[in-house]
Amino acid sequence: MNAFDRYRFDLQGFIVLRGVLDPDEVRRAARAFEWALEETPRQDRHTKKSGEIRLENLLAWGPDVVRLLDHPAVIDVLRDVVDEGFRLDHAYALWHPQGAGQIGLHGGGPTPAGGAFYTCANGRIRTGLTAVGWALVDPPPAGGGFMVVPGSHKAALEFPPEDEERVRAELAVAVPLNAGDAVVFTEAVMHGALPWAGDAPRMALFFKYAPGWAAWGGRPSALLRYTHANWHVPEGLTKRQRLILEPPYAHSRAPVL
Ligand SMILES: O=C(O)CCC(=O)C(=O)O
Repeated sequence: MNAFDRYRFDLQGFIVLRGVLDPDEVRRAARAFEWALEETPRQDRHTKKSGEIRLENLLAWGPDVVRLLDHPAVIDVLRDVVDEGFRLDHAYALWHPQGAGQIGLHGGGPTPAGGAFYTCANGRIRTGLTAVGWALVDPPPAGGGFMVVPGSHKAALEFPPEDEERVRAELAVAVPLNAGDAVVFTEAVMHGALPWAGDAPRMALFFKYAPGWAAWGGRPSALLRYTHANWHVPEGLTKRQRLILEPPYAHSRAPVL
C-alpha cells in the first residue's frame, strides 16, 4: 500500500480497491457463483427466510474464484495491515434477492469482539480478523450492501445499543461497490449491510484473513473450517495459496510473498 492508502486505512478502518477485476474476470467469477448455486447440495446451502443464500465452499468453485484468495491487489494490503504471514480463516459467498441482506451494525468500540483487534504503533498497523469483500454485481440505484461507521475501530466508548437507529442514520455510510471492486476492512470497525434494493440479485464473495498465528474460526485451519461432505481442497493450488491455507502457528511462519 502507498502511504496515503495506509493513512486512509488507519483513519477509517477500511479501504475500497476500485476496478480490481475487469468485466471478463467478473463474468467468469459470476458464472462460477451461478454454477455453485445450482450444484451445491441443499444441506450445504444456508438459506434464510429473506431469500439470502450463503455458500461456503468457495475453494471448490474453480480457478476464477480460487485466484481471488491471493489476488496481488489484496496481498499488498493484507501484508501491510494484518501480518506478513497472514492466513485465510474462512470464506463464504452471499446471494441476495431484492430486500434481503440486511445485517445490523457490529464491531467497533474499545472492546474488540473475539479476534477482531486493531492497533497501530510505530507506524505499523496490525489487525486481527480482516475481511475482503468482492462485488460481482453493480449496486442498485436505490442502494444496498456494505455500510460502515468510519473510524469506529478506534472508538474509546461503547456503542449505545439503544441508539442503533441513530448511529445508522447519522454515522454509518453506505459504501457502494461496483462489480469488480473489493473492500478490505478490519472486523474491528463497526459495519453491517443495507437490504439489497435491486432487481438483479447481489453476488458478493468474502474471504476473511487472520494473522498467521491466529484463528478466529473454531477450527484449526481454513481447510477444515467448513468441513462437510463435499468440501475438498482443489487440485493445482500454488505454493503461495497453500501457504495462506496453512493452519495457525507463529514459529517460523513464512511471509506471503
Ligand atoms: O454484507 C456485507 O457487505 C457486510 C458483511 C458483514 O457484515 C461482515 O462480513 O461481517
